[in-house]
Amino acid sequence: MTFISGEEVAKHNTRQDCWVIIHGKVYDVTNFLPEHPGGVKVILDQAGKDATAVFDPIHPRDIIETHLPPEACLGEVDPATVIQTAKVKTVETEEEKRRHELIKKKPALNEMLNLFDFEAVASQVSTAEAWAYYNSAADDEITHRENHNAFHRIWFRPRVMRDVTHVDMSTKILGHYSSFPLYITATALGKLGHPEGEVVLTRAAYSHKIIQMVPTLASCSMDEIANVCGKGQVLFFQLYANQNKDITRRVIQTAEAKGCKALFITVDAPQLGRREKDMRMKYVNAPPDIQDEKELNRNQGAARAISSFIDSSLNWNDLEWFRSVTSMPIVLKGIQTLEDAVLAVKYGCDGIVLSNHGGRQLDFARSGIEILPEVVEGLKKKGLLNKVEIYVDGGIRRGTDIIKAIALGAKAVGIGRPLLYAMSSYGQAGVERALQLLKDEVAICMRLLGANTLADISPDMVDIKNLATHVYTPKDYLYSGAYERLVPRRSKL
Ligand code: PYR
Repeated sequence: MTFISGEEVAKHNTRQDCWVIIHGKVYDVTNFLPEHPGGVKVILDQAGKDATAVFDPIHPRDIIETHLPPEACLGEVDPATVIQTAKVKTVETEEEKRRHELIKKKPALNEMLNLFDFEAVASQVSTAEAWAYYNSAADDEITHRENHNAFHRIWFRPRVMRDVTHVDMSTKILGHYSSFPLYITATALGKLGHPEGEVVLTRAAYSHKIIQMVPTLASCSMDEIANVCGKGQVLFFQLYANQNKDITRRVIQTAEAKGCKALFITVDAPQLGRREKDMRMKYVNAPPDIQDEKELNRNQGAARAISSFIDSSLNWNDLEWFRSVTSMPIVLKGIQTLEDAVLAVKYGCDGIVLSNHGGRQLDFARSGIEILPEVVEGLKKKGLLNKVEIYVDGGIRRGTDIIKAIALGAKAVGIGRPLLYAMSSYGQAGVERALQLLKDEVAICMRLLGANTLADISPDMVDIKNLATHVYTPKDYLYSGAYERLVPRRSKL
C-alpha cells in the first residue's frame, strides 16, 4: 500500500480534484462527486481532509467498497500529518452541555413503564438532529398521529370463563419463529441515536427471539449486523431500489449471502416525504455561506441528504427482475389499498406490509390498521387471502394495538420509532425493556380477552364499527404529552 502524507492530500481540495481520508485511507472521489446522494457540497467541505468523523454517523463502513471502484483508493495516510475536519468538535457547545446534564438526570430504566415513557426521555436526551430526523413526519403530521389514534377506534369484545393460565404468543413470520407477533421494522441512521447504531437492535432482537428487518440506509454495514447475530437469528432485509440496477442487485445479493431470509421492498417512497422538523433543523444548522438555492435544498434535513439515489421509476414490472436476482421471499412494504394488495398477490409477492411509512410520506394516507379489514375482506372474497402474509406497521405503542391487528387478520406487526427512542435513551437494555413491556402487555391482553394462543384471537373479539370514522377519537394524554410541536424544541428560529 502506498503511503501519502496529509500535506499531499490537503492539496487535492477542489471540485476538479477531490481527495478525502476515511479510516486512514485516501480516496480520490472526484468522479463520484456528482453521484453522491447527499450532494456535492458535503464532500467538498471535507476535500483534502479527514472526513471520517462526518462519514461515520451516516454511512455503513462497506459503502465505500460498494460505491467506489477499487482504484479510487490511492493509499494510506499517516494520521499524524492529517488536517482534521472542521466538523470534529473539541469544545462542548451549550446545547451539548444541556443535553449531558439531562442525560445524568434521566429516570432509571425500571421507571419506564410503557413506550411513551421512552419517547419522552428520548425527546430530552437525543441530539437535536437525531430527534428531528426520527420524530419528524410528513407535512402536518396528521397521518403520523392518526396511526396510533386509529387503534383507539377499535374496542374489545372479551370472552370470559376460559382457562387462560397458559398464554402462548409465539408465531411464525414467513415460516420463521418469533416469540411474539412483532418484528423490528427498518429505520435509517441508527448511529444518530446510539454510537453503535443498528447492532444494538440486532442484539436486543436476539435476546427476545424476534426478527429484525435490516434497512438499506443502516448506519452499520450488513457485515457488522450479521457479525453480532446470535445462533439461528433471523434477519429480513428492507430495500430502497437504487436507480443503478447493478448496485441494487449487489445490495440484495449481499443481504442474501449474509443470511437475510426475506426481501421487503419499500414501495411507498419514490421520493422521501417533506418532514419539516428535519428540514428546519438542518436549515438552521447550515453554515451561513450556503446561499445557493440548489445547495440549500441538498441540506434540507437528513432525509433529503440520504435519499436521492432512490429509483422513482420502480413499478410492478420490476418484480420479475427482483425474482431473477434473489430467491428470498418478496414482501412489498407500503401497500395502502385493496387494489394494490390484489396486484401484489397477482405479481406473486409472498407478503405485504400495510404501512404509510410511519406517517413520513403522504400526509392523510390512512393508517395500516384501518386498511387491514378492507384488505383481508377483499382478498378473502377473491380467494387470495391464503396467498400472502399480511403485516401492519405504524402507530403500534401498546400490546393491545398488536392484538387488535392480529384479531383483524395481520400475521405480525412492525415497530420502528419506539425502539429507536428506547435505544437512544437507554441503549440495548432500553430496547430489551421496551420489548418486554410490550410482551407483558400482549400477555395480559390475551388473558383478559380469553385467548391462549394467537389462533384464539378472532375478528369477533374486536368492534370496528367506528374504525373508518375519522371524526372522534378519545384524547390520548400520554401520547400528547410526549408529542412535540412542529417547531423544533431547540430550533434557533
Ligand atoms: C425515512 O427517513 O423515512 C427513510 O425511510 C429513510
